[in-house]
This record gives sequence, structure tokens and C-alpha cells, in this order.
Amino acid sequence: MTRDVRIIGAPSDYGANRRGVDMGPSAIRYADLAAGIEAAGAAVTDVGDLAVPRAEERDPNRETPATGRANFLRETREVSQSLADAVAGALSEGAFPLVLGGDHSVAIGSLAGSSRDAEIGAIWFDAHGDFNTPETSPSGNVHGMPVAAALGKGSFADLEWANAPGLREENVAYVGLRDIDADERCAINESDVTAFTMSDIDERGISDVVEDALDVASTGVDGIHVSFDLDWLDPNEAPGVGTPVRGGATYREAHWALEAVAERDAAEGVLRSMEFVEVNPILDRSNQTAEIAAELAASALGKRTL
Ligand code: HAR
Ligand code: MN
Ligand code: MN
Ligand code: MN
Repeated sequence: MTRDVRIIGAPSDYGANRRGVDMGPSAIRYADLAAGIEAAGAAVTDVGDLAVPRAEERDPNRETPATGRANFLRETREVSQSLADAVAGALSEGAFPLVLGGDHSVAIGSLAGSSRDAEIGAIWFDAHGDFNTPETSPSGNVHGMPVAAALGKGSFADLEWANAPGLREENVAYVGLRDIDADERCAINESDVTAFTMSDIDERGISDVVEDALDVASTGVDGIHVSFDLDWLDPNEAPGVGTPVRGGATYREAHWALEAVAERDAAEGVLRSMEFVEVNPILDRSNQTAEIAAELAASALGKRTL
């Protein structure tokens, strides 16, 4: 059956401290996203961008967590709630939600929507753990917190809109971590998530690591959410991101990873929702990072060489 991919733009930059990532959805669309998905054999509907409040007078503290710091929490809640509705709505109509960020805080909405009526797992391709809470975050930037938010950690326990009802820690798998804060490291190690670092990829190869991550995410669930932060790639290949970290995945490793997702999906039908985040066109070179995002989306959805 032909997959009906629904593109949902979530142009929020409220989770990061840099403007520009709000232009990510436009840049990824401009990079022939729809044509690539069609080449993968899927149908595409683009529902445009969610409305994101866009005040130039920005007050980060109009709403605050019970304890700790989470900048632009009100705006993040509004975006998360409308994105969760859009993702859940797509799924209920038989479409496949493909979310374009925006910074990684949009994953709060994607995960909440994807798990509203299902048990899900998540694969997190990222340099960062995004496992801070308002209590542990060194920056207060919510794009460093979406996994903790979805799992209801720290003061996110009181913020029901931020929680992903059908996501359990046991089904969260990180691929390619290399920049973790001190308290975040303790929290990841104490949790039941599975974390593969860049060193694991060096040692075992991308193939084994991604197959293991797919096993973790897909065991005992209805489907998986793929959350792809472009800063997982090395900044030489993907310079258009706000928080680049040396020593990332290569272009070929990234393609291999998402082709492995497609292969698993072809065999087991596991892929439920997906997002590409953190593309910042202001920092990019000739839209290269957005082009990689568009190519990777097509790979995950089954585009093949032969
Ligand atoms: N760990 C840092 C913080 O929480 C920075 C993480 C945010 N960067 C991202 N997320 N792009 O993946 O502030
Ligand atoms: Mn991230
Ligand atoms: Mn990141
Ligand atoms: Mn294989």
C-alpha cells in the first residue's frame, strides 16, 4: 500500500538560543523534499507550517516550571500542543507524519502526538542527549530537554502536555551521542534508556549499532518514532546547525542508518512517525544541511539506489 506522507512544518526556535532554526522547514522543502519522498514511492501532502507565536519582544518567563528553568515554556507548550494534535490527527487518518523543525523542542509535540493512542519506541540520532530537566539544564533551553519531557522527568512530571503517554524508557535508543552535560550523564546512566555513543559506532560500526537501536525501540510497541537532529552529523558535512559538535557521523553513515530504518520497516512495518530538526539556514552553506535532511527523509521512507 502506498504510504501517504503528511509534511508538517513546526518552525519554532523557542527551544534554542539562536534565531534562524525557525526557517528550517522552508529550507528542507526547498531542498526537493517532496520529490525525494515521491521517488521513494510514497504520496506526499504538505499541510504547511503550524502557527508559531512570533513576538519580537521576547519574554522567556511568561510561564515557568515548578522548579528550575525552562525558557519560553508558554510558547513551547502552545507549539507542542498544536503539533501533538497535528501528528495524532495525521495518524488517525492513516497518514504518516513527517515533522520539520524547528529546534528539537518540537519533539515534545511529535512524541506526545505519536504516542497518544499507541505504545511507541524512539530512536534519537543526535550529538546531544536532550535529557536535561528544568532542574539540571545548564542553559534553560528546552531543545536540550525533549526526551526528559516526554518521559516526565523532574518538573516535567507536572506538565502533562509535555509527556508522551505511550513511550517507555526501555524503548528509547540514542545513536551517536558525544556531548552530554554532567548531571545529564548521571540521569541517562540511571535511567532505562539505551545510549550508543560515537565511540560505540567507531568500535562496532554503524550497522551493528543501528540494528541494536532498532531492536530496543521496536520491542513490544506498535511503532517507532525517528527523531533526527542534524547535529548528529559531523559539522563539516552539516554546518547549518546551532550547536555543532566535532566528531559526528559521516554522510554515508547517516544514509546507511536511515536505509537500515527503511529496511526494518519494509520487513516489520515499524516506522510510525519521523522528524528532522535543528536545521539553521542562516548558519548553513548553500542549503547543504537542509539537502541532507531531505535526502535522509527519502532514504528512511524507502528510496533505494537499485
Ligand atoms: N546540553 C545542552 C543544554 O541542555 C545543549 C543541548 C542542546 N543542543 C541541541 N540539542 N541541539 O540536541 O543546554
Ligand atoms: Mn537534539
Ligand atoms: Mn543536538
Ligand atoms: Mn540489514
